[in-house]
Amino acid sequence: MHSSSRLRLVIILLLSKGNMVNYEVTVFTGNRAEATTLNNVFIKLVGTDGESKRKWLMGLKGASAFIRGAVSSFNICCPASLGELVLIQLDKQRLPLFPEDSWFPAKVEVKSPEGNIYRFPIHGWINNSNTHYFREGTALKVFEDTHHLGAYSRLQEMKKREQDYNWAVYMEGMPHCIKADNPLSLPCEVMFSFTKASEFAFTASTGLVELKLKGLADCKKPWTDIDSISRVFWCKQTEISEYVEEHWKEDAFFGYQFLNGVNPRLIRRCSALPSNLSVTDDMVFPSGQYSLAEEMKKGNIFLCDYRNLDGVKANTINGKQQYLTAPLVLLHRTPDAKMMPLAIQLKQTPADNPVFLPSDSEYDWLTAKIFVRSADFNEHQLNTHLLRTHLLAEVFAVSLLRNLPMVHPLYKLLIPHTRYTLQINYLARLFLISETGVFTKFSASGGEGMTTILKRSLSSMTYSSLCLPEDIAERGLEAVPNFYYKDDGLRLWEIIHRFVERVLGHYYKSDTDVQKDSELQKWIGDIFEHGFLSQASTGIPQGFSTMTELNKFVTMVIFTGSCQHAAVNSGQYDYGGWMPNTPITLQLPPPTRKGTTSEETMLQTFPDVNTTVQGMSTMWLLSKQSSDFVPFGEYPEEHFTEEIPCELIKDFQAELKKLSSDIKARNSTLKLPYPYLDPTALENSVAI
Ligand SMILES: *[C@@H]1O[C@H](CO)[C@@H](O)[C@H](O)[C@H]1NC(C)=O
Ligand SMILES: *[C@@H]1O[C@H](CO)[C@@H](O)[C@H](O)[C@H]1NC(C)=O
Ligand SMILES: *[C@@H]1O[C@H](CO)[C@@H](O)[C@H](O)[C@H]1NC(C)=O
Ligand SMILES: CC(=O)N[C@H]1CO[C@H](CO)[C@@H](O)[C@@H]1O
Ligand SMILES: [Fe+2]
Repeated sequence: MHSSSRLRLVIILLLSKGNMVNYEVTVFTGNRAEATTLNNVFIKLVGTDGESKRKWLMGLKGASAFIRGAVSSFNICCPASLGELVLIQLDKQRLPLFPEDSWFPAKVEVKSPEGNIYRFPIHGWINNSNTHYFREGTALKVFEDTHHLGAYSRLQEMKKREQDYNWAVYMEGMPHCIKADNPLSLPCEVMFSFTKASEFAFTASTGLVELKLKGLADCKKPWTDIDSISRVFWCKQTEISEYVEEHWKEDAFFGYQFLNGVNPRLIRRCSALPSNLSVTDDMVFPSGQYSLAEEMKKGNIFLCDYRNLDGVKANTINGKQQYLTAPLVLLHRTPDAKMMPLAIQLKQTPADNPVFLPSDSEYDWLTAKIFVRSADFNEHQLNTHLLRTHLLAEVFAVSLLRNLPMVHPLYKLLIPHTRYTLQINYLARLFLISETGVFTKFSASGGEGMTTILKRSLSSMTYSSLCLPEDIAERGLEAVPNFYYKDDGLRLWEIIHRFVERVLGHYYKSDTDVQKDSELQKWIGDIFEHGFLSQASTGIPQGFSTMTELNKFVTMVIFTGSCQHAAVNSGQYDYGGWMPNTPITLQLPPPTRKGTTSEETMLQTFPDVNTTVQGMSTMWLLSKQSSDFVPFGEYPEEHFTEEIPCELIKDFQAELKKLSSDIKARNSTLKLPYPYLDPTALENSVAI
């Protein structure tokens, strides 16, 4: 063909197509149960220079285009370029013969005629025929969101969220929680996947079946010999729980657990003896090798004080009064880096309250340690575990959902760290701490005691104690060796802090940006009000004025829901499966004189057979890793789509990988490994 006639043909073709441009739309349906829709799906593209018509996404695949895990592409023709894409509108309409079904789109990608790729994260259910707006992945703060439809959809999204997520008061004096009438009334976005729900029935009887202990559920007798406990315990062993059974009576192991057990929060350096604890050098250092005054000066004396439990009313179980004490434990760091208990006083006030010593009779000393371990269980479950990880994580999550839209950078950063938290807490309230819950019925502090402990715990909670570097410094523990919780935790804190600083630094260029982000200020304001009940004495910020403040707080939020929770949750069966090391309740009062104990009184002090197995099965369930576990730092939902944050996520993951291999190498040299803060073993969120 002649060149001028070819040109004429091209012009004719262009004119006849009306100068159409083409957008290639790819829709990703989530790979999870019930994600499929067989309904018709429609899309409208909205850009800075105009919008497309609402188009039916009909392609070669027909009805299978939106089945679970499907990736399907479509072409959308428009008369002219739409400019920069701002959002998409999606809706789904059922066919006459099909029922309305629910659809779980994961994301949509659009290739523009200019060759740009726009990504629209979704990860939500569409289960009605309304129009849903989804923003392009570039994160935007409220004062940058200038496109009129963008700003409109932002407001609509927040209106809907405020309806779906409401605060409720579960108990006066406790952080507020999500309002929900039953487990199914939570919005579907925050519910377990089908996989998790079917694996996880939050009832002790499930655990009893798994541990093959069902036959003991009605046995309300006390234990008669330690071998029977051992036989029951052999049903389920872990590498660490086996170690615990072998070493539970040893003083060095008793001391070790204050550093690396499930409750590493209580021990602190002691520079002056508490006035209530009358010990002398002769009592604690009978060989005259050391003096308390000198060892305190050197920073070698430590104290664990359970005063939070003082005067708490203990439970009644199987018709019998139970006992809970508020001990003081004095410890000595020896030159060979062991943490050795020196003295135990089981009550805060002196009356009828001997100071037990390692030089006492075997069972006097062992009984004192058992009372401490049981007090520790109750303090750990309610304060360390429930309040300071689960309930706080819920406050952070509800405040996020109520105040920040999907397009906000902090939403993108934090939403993966809230996965399953609302639902697991709802179930915990229902099955663990309700009137008929396992904890309420079978632990020493269940019932009225629980309320007292939780209220005291919240009223003494401080911001600095939630920030690991400050917490370790305040407790004077910087120089303590073999303190793996501290070593691994501080490295994690630094890695998270660096990541947060870089990601938020990409979006907030100055303190002014922080101050004028009204959504961000509402987020922290809600946390102060609903999480910390507006108590300024906690030190929790009521607003953010600098980037530094923001970075620290967000680091704490991520650390608390992932690392801190793993540290206090994952080892529960390891350390508590062997009941004598962690009795959930005790049934004889603490000895008021020396020389009154024996193996027999110890066995009578332990919880009954069926109380024991209820405790074991609950700890077993709470320590299990589920199959849809998302390891720390992995973000399969890709809320961030821009190049810089995606690169920062890769750097973050590389740092975590290095930490993980260091921890594994360290663990391989230890008789008793500390695996709980290995990034590959800890979960992104409070999900169990
Ligand atoms: C659709 O989602 C809403 C809100 O999450 C939920 O209340 C409703 O039960 C869902 N409907 C269906 C049919 O799944
Ligand atoms: C122990 O078994 C008795 C029945 O023998 C039952 O009434 C009681 O509730 C059980 N207690 C626990 C703690 O499971
Ligand atoms: C010591 O005893 C007093 C009451 O005698 C009590 O108020 C205080 O909390 C106790 N504990 C400590 C560690 O001082
Ligand atoms: C309990 C635990 O996770 N132990 C691991 C510690 O690290 C070594 C070396 O990687 C593993 O072999 C252990 O299983
Ligand atoms: Fe937990």
